[in-house]
Amino acid sequence: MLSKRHSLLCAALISITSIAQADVTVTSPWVRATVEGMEVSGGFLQVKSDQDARLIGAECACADHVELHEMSMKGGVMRMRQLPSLALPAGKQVELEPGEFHLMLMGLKRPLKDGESVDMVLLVKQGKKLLRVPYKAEARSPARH
Ligand SMILES: [Cu+2]
Repeated sequence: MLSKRHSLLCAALISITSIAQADVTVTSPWVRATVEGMEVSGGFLQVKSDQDARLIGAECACADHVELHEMSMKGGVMRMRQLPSLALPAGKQVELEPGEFHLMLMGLKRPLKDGESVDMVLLVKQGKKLLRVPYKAEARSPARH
């Protein structure tokens, strides 16, 4: 009885996970590699949602927290500001790249080594539903860009 309930629960969990992954697609994710002593890093990727949604942030075990940022030029000065969320119009590829929208990993707990694969989770809201989309970001050193 217990094992039957357990397998039903597993089937339910698997179907929820596959729906979530079909809804939101993450492409070419990477984070900036860091060296000892650096406390922040940037995260970049392309994201597409099947339905209208909002990107509300991300998580990484490597950082205290992850913020959503926008870079802009104001009076010749590069500014960075935190955004509460970013619109993901249905079917449209939205780019987070250096100099524009990006994820900011705050309070790094360890250096992100060049070439390493970093486990991240993207947080996307579709209506009242919160999707947690796991992905792996490659750490790349600025020298390689
Ligand atoms: Cu930033």
